[in-house]
Parts: sequence; C-alpha cells; structure tokens
Amino acid sequence: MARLVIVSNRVPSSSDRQQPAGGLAVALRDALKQGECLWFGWSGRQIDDANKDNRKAGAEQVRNVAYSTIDLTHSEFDGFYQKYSNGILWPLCHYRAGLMSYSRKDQEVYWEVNQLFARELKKQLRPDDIIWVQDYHLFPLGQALRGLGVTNPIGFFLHIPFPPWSLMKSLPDAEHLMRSMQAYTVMGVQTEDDARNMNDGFVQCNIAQKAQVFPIGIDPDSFVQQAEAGEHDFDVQRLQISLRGRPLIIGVDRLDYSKGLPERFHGYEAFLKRFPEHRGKVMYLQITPVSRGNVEEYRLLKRQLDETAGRINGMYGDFDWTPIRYITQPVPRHLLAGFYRLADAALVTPLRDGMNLVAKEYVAAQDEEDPGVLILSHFAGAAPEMEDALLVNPHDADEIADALHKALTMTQSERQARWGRLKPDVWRVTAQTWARDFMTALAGETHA
Ligand code: ADQ
Repeated sequence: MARLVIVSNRVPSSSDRQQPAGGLAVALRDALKQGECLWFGWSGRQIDDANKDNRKAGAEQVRNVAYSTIDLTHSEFDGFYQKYSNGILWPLCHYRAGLMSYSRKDQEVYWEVNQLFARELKKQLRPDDIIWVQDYHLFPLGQALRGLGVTNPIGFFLHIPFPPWSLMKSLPDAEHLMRSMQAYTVMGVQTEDDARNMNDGFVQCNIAQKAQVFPIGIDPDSFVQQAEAGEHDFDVQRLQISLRGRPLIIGVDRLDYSKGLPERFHGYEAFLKRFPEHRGKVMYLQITPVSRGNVEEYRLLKRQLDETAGRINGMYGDFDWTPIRYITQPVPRHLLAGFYRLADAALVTPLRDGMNLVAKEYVAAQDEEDPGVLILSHFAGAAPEMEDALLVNPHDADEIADALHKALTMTQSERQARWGRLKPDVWRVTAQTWARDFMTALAGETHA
C-alpha cells in the first residue's frame, strides 16, 4: 500500500494530535488512520536568520504517522506566512483585494519557502508515495517538487474560496501562480463557484482547466457524542443556569475579518432596536479566540469588536442583563459542542468563507426533539448545501435582525422540519467522504 504524504503549512502540535481541535487535523483524521503516513510542514518555531543553514528537522512517530517538521527563520516567517500568505493571498481569496498589501519582496520569500519545503520533503520521499498538499500557503509546492524531479502523484486542496479572475489578476503574480498549479495531478476546491472561478482563471491563462469540487464536512457522529456528553458538563450547566430560561444565541468564529463579526454585532443591535420585546429576554454569546494577533488588520478588528460590544452593552444593558457576552479565549471542543446544543439560534454570518464547519457542527449538535435554528450567510461555502437554514446577507443588519426574530419565535414543528432537512446533508458530506473522494480521484488520475 502506498504511503500517504500530507503537506501543510503547520503540522499539528502534540496536543492537537491527541485531540484534534477542528479544521485540518479533524478532517484528515480518517485519511491518516490507515497504512503508513508522513505529515510534513513547519514546526511553528522561528530561528535567527543567521542560523538558516543549520536548521534542525523535527521528527516524531505517533502510531502509523511520522510527523516531520522544519523551522523557519524570522524573515521567512514574516515574508512567507504573515505578509504573503496572510496579508495578500488570504484577503484576495476572500474577495478583499483592498486589504491586500502587496510587495515583490514578500512574493519572493513565498516562492523561496515553497522551494525550501520541496527540497526538505524530497529527501524523505519514496517512489510510490502519494502526496497531498493543503491550502494557499503552498500553491507553488507541486511545481517546486516537479522541478526537483518528483514524479509521484501530487494532489492539492484549497480550503478557502478562489475569487473570480477579474479580482485574482490584481495580484501581480497571478498568472505565474496559475501556471504553477498545472503541476498538480488533482486540484480540489470547496464549491462549484470556486471551481468555476479557478477554471476561468486557467482559461484566461491559456492552460488546462483542473479544478474539481470536493466539499469538506465534519465527523458528525463524534460531534453528536461530544454534544450529548457536554450536556452534563459542569461548565455547560453553569452556562445554562446563568441563562435563567432565556433563549441563547451563539456565535463561534476565529477572530478574522472574513467572518463578518462587526456586521453581525450591528445585526444584533438592529434586532434589539427593532424588536424591543426581546430586550432583557435573550442572551448572545460570541466566542472569538484571537488569531494572527500580531497582524495590524487583526489588531484593528479586535479593537473595533471590543468597542462595538461595549457600546451595545452600555446602550441596551440593564442592572441584571448584559446583551452580549463576548469571549476571546479558545474553548475546548467538548464544551463548544455542549454550548451549541444549548443554543436556540446560531449566527454564522461570514462575508466570505471556504466552507464553514461551525454551521455543520451546530446542526450536528442539536437535540432532534427541540432543535435550534441556524442563521447562515449566503456567502459561506456551506450555504448551497444548507438551504433550510435562515439564509441572510451579512451586510444587511436588518436582515440579520429579521432572521433572529424569526428564529426565536419559530414554532417547534417548523424548527424540527428545517433541522430534519438539514441533518442528512451534514451526514452525507463529511470529513471522511471528503478525504475518501479526493484520494479516489487522485488514484484514478494516477492510473488513467
Ligand atoms: P476556518 O477559517 O478556521 O477554516 P471553520 O470552517 O469555521 O473556519 O472551522 C473552524 C474550526 O475551529 C471549527 O471546527 C470550530 O469548531 C473551531 N473553533 C472555532 N472557534 C473556536 C473556539 N473559540 N474554540 C475552539 N474551537 C473553535 C478554513 C476555512 C473554512 C473551511 C475550513 C475547512 O476558512 O472555510 O471550512 O478551513 O476546510
């Protein structure tokens, strides 16, 4: 059996390996269960630039998976990760070209670090390995490997959206990047829109269309177990007691401008303003751990949210009621699952999102007798599969307000009917089907 080689910017830390905390590690858990695997990427450590020729490789074997890491220098971390990946590609792929701060120097570091990854990985490759590269940090890795003579099948999956070519081409390097993607045996994206945009980009560059759709999902059965166990958890009960019978609205997102958090707070404010009957009678819990805290845009966003939550609490709060409980600490997954199950409504309103796993986790966690209502942005990759959610335009505060009112006054039978139609899709498209379908396509192309 061929060895599976996963390559991602970050290799999960030891604690993530014990209990994967969402995203990539959970999604890949099934693919990594069988046979021999290698997971290669950055260790998360930075070293002085002067030591770049003596960087240490990390290696750890956990059951059938060998984890192999390299360190990055401070300037590689800055140019490759902070500036080009997160300061240019992330906003651009989320349709926010205006937030992109481009510099040719960062672009050079991005391509150099991809070459570095290729050189280090090549040393460990075997002739029959199957390689699967993850996400936008590593677009050119396939080409860099081919340049070193690697002929193994190489797949690529993009977890975030891919914008229309008219936007993408605002990146000076866009055509070069598109051409590099031809090195991949299979090129996977989340949605039909992403595939259309990427394939149109290939057409505009006069190269073969390669993008195929592989929507990602969660592991719903294990999430249900966590949600059911969570009901009896001391902290979940603490939250329940503090509600004193009031309905709970929940939001769970990394702190990121793609998640539409200021817009969501404005939607909640419009809800309190236009539907005064809910004042003092609902609780909105927003859990938003800080990510990328040393990037300027993220610092500004944090300040904006702190101010907006403070202003809404000051304006509408009462001696015995705080309208928004806003938490910037990460919360363990079993607690999150328990919180979702308690919540009468979830606000998942990104301005743009590759898929959005929180929407699927919320549906999976519900009690079928008394399910809550999902309020979901049209611009989440999950929206086309989840039309029985209350779909909203996240830019329209009044639409969010209307949806909140509708969710909190919806009859139990309508909630059950909507949830009953949402549930099958969460079980149909899962982390397991995503990994299996991708690997089948990669094997198919390889033997074609
Ligand atoms: P993310 O942008 O990270 O992922 P998302 O799909 O919502 O977004 O996944 C976040 C994960 O982190 C979820 O499993 C969630 O439960 C967890 N999480 C969020 N807040 C948390 C908190 N406070 N404490 C603990 N856990 C928390 C990227 C793309 C998405 C795409 C995924 C997978 O941006 O669009 O769905 O990859 O491909």
